[in-house]
Amino acid sequence: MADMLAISTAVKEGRRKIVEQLVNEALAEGEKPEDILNKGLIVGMNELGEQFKNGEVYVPEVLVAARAMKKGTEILKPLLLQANVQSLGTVAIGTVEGDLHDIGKNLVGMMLEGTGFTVVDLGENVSPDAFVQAVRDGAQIIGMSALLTTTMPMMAVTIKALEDAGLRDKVKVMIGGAPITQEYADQIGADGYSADAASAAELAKRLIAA
Ligand code: B12
Repeated sequence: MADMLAISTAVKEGRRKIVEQLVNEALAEGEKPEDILNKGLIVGMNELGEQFKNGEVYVPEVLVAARAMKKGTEILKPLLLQANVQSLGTVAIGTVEGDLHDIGKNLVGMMLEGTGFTVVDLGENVSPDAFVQAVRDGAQIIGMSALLTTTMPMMAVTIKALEDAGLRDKVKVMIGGAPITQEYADQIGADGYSADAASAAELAKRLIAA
């Protein structure tokens, strides 16, 4: 049996090599990549998030853990992507201006690709203009991520920029990140919100069909 607790602990402790080793072992034992991600890597990062909130750990520890998490997701990524012949559509995804958190955004991008979307990753600290340009370049959906209450308002600013550019009716906007809620999505006029990467892919499918 693969040890999910050991994987989550290794992420929390920022042990990149151990994460790599344990993830490879779990795969060799036949554990599903989705389970390794959801029951191992993400659990570790969420627990560390709680400790960070309570002032038990600080930014350097979180950074080291984020790198360990990245190592794990790099191994899983090719396995989570299934070969899809025809693209379901193009999603441009990014973390909003002022915000550097990219782990959740990367997972959402990975799930979208796995579902069959073409994903344009705009990166972190993405300006409203860069989102607007992505729509001009052909994105049918934009996905915005924000992890800070101070950067959430950039989502509304970006939607306003799309309106000002006359592009709002040409694109669906979906948003997410730990502080985001459905209520907030409704308030700023986004087309959809989802709480995690798996439901984000389902949401994108609904939005493209609409
Ligand atoms: C890792 C981390 C960091 C790392 C980021 C590394 C990286 N490369 O991303 C570092 C150390 C750099 C960092 C820095 C800071 N951080 Co920080 N960080 C976190 C932490 C611990 C985990 C975030 C994470 O990766 N979670 C795991 C992923 C998988 O979850 P997720 O991001 O929520 O994503 C999921 C969903 O939300 C959803 N989703 C996400 N995006 C999208 C997008 C779409 C379109 C959809 C549909 C869904 C979706 O799907 C994802 C997968 O399931 C959180 C704590 C927490 N509980 O969130 C704090 C947290 C977000 N950070 C916080 C703070 C305060 C900071 C700093 C200001 C600290 C400082 N004093 O410098 C800086 C800000 C830097 C900046 N300008 O962005 C606070 C924010 C508080 C607030 N209310 O605003 C938090 C909540 C910690 C806390 N409780 O105090 N941080």
